[in-house]
Amino acid sequence: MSLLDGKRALIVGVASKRSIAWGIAQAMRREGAELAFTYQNERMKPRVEKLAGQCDCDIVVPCDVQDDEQIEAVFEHLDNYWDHFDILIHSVAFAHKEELEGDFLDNMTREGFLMAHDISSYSFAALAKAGRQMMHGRNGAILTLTYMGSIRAMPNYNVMGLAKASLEANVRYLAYTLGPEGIRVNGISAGPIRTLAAAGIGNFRKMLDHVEENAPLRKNVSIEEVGNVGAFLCSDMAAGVTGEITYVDAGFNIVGMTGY
Ligand code: NAD
Ligand code: 0WE
Repeated sequence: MSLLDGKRALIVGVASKRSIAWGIAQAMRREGAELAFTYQNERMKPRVEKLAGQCDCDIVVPCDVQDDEQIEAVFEHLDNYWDHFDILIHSVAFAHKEELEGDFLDNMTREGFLMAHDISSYSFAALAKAGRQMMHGRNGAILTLTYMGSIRAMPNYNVMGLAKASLEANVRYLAYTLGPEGIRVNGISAGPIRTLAAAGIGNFRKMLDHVEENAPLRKNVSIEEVGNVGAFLCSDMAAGVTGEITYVDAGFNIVGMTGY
């Protein structure tokens, strides 16, 4: 008997084998879950199909989360294979690259703010809204990925910090709303990991080195470590946990000062 035997999981946010969503998918597959994947656009399609194949999965559907019709279509498509599902993983974020560097106010625009909040926070509630009927009354679990820039001011994270603060409030409001239907909603706040979303972020190496030197565990976390906590939070082992943000960051967030 494995942690997720008999569970069906929809995974939104795989772009490559380095994606955090891929770490979660692998842990869930290993624990016995049946998987389905979405991809953002035609460029991602073959990559996601190849990775899905490695988890014996042939449900792979398009979903650009900025498009209401595509969000609806995901669940219409899924309904052809599954009459219900148990787990929804949201591992999606976007802000304009120019807004993830330098002075927060100099580089902020109304359009960039709305874009970051739309893709990184609104999409979470929108997917929950569209998937709600198919998850009703089944010990369902919804999980998203966030970052400490939501609760602390950090260099360069800028508008994404605001979007993540909104996302974390979204976790609590969805937990409150969906709890009576048996659906739990949680977030994982991961430490920095070199994924496509980290590519092109200036000085990412420096940030990884800083964590390695200062986190209690003196290391960076891996997508496998995040994946295992994701599998746990979405399993019945976590049946009493909802509305929480769990840090998977080698303990970095709890440190007040180092060097003494
Ligand atoms: P990634 O690039 O592998 O994943 C980001 C995903 O967002 C991609 O699959 C991309 O296709 C998707 N996406 C962006 N815009 C989209 C849209 N309009 N429609 C549908 N999908 C869209 O990078 P990742 O690091 O695995 O990021 C996954 C999540 O983890 C993000 O929410 C990110 O903020 C969060 N996170 C990342 C780190 C890190 O250091 N890498 C740390 C903490 C939290
Ligand atoms: O949430 C993130 C990154 C999300 C992200 C990444 C990109 C890069 C490419 C959102 N939008 C884009 N847009 C792009 O064009 N992380 C937690 C990783 C991350 O990003 C940072 C970080 C960390 C950590 C940006 C600045 C400072 C720290």
